[in-house]
Amino acid sequence: MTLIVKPLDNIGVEIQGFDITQPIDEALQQQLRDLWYEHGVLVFRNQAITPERQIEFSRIFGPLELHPLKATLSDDYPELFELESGGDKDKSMTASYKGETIVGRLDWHMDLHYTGKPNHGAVLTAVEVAGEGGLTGFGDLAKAYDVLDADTKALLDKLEVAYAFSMQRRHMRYVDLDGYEPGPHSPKKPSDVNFPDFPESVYPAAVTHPITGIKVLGIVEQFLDRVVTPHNAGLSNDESIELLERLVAHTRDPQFHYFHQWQPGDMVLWDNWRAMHCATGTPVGVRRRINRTTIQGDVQLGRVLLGE
Ligand SMILES: O=C(O)CCC(=O)C(=O)O
Ligand SMILES: [Fe+2]
Repeated sequence: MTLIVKPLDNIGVEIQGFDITQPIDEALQQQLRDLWYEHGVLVFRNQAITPERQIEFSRIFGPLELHPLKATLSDDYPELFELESGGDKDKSMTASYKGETIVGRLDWHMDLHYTGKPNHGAVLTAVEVAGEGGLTGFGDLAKAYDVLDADTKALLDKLEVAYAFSMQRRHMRYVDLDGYEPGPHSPKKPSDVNFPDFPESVYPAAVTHPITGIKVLGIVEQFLDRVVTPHNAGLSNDESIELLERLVAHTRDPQFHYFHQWQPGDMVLWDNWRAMHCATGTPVGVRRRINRTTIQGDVQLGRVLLGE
């Protein structure tokens, strides 16, 4: 196979000339890993995907991890996590945004960020494509760091930020709550959706990518709570809040974003240590199914804030 690499908007590349049904030798596997590290997001179109092929493909990038939300694991393929909307699972994922009722909208986040040990990446494949909405957004936090001015970079080197896991979007301090209303079945605590609880986690404000060594902005709006001990870096608490507001606004700049509009046969892989992602969600009743495999993260990027 000879791969053709086409840049996407702002982050990632589309890989053409790839066929998931064909054998992938060691040289091609290494090429795919290198492209993943270099570009952060890889998009493949028109693939004849089966659960077995997705699982085998995903293993090229590292051992697979089972998601903590066991209720949605597939019986036949424990490595596969089935994301579904448009069916009876919608209730807890439904909320109102500026008067519009939306299922499955997710703010910018990194998966398993709240554990201090985010998974290295994940592969999503289209099983059933939404007729309306249902885009997945990716944001390049390496580029977002890179374009910051030297003073901000120097300040970030001295700072750590805390993330506070919570089920209620209204408890998150830096997401856009304007016009947001939880739905009648929105979870109020982790056990409402059989989710474990997590203590706070702390990350450097500028994280060094464990493989490429590049700096990645450690600011992601979901669960972002505060700068830890801002006074140690000469900041008042008010200044630290303004800094986080400024940095979150920076990560929302479309110059860092690619929004994937799903088509049948699509497969998307991203580097969860570099790219944040989000989901736009779908209108009520719109069917959408995505199969997900998760590539384990064996690196502790943050630390758990317990008993300090
Ligand atoms: O539904 C999507 O498009 C993405 C969901 C998501 O955040 C994930 O799979 O980690
Ligand atoms: Fe996610």
